[in-house]
Amino acid sequence: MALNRTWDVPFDQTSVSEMFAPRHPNPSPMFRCGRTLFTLDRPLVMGIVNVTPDSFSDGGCFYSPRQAIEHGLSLRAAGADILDIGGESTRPGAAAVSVEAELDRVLPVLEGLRDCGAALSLDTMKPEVMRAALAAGADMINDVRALQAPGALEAVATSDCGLCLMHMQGEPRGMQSHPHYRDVVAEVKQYLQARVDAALAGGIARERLLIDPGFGFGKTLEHNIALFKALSEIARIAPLLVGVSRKSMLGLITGQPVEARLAASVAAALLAAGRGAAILRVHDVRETVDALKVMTALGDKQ
Ligand code: 9MG
Repeated sequence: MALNRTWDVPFDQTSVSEMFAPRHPNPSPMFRCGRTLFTLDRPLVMGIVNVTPDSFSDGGCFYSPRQAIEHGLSLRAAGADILDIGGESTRPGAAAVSVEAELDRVLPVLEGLRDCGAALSLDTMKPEVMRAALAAGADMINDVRALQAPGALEAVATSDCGLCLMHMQGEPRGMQSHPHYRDVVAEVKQYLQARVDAALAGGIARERLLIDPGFGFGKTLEHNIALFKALSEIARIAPLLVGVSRKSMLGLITGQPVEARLAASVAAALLAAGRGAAILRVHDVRETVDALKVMTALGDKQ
């Protein structure tokens, strides 16, 4: 069996370094992310810092900027490489927030975590928020609309921030009502390739770009499973960010409520890493980092 497609061989016949080897056209990819230039030779862990009253799995727990900063510091201590700070929930049915309200939530958190040692990502869809966050020192923009909002490409083009371009069908408010695809893997790949091309045409360097199939964003369980199985194929377009932590797809598979999805989340993170994910977006940083360490230490080769 050819080893240049390592994700297609059984887990125990594949070395960890082969499993973590990138499968996109750039043989030694780097990820430029503001102050940090990451070498993508191991999966990075992105810890989730919600500053919202209504995020789907830890809604309200870290709502005040002070609590969010403390939570971010604890995720950094647990091994997070990147912290993803969000001031507007993207869960299905979530209420929209104004630019002002979003900035009031996230700017103090960006400031409070600025020197914590992790790269700081801002999860936002709004160009005005992107500009203000970059001026306040954000290293990365995580945009579930893949820079499609008018002015979004321009807002990020002249900085050196990292960018995550995610696929979503529909809008957060109604995206889960009737997701429909002819061929979900082909359509998501086509969309992500088109967004990468648009970013490159807009003057953004390739090494700043990540892509993300957007698990749970306008997808049924069947769509999510098809995409998860195709991760190694999707990872050929650009370095891949995967976010499945505590999501309902894991609840549907295991029957567990959101507060009991730790094992499922860690299992899915390891599988995603094995299929070429460069960055894992997770709530449970310590457990994910430990699981990745075990995978590395007990693999065939170092
Ligand atoms: C903000 N957000 C929630 N889920 C996400 C996911 O799966 N990927 C990315 N990039 N962002 C997400």
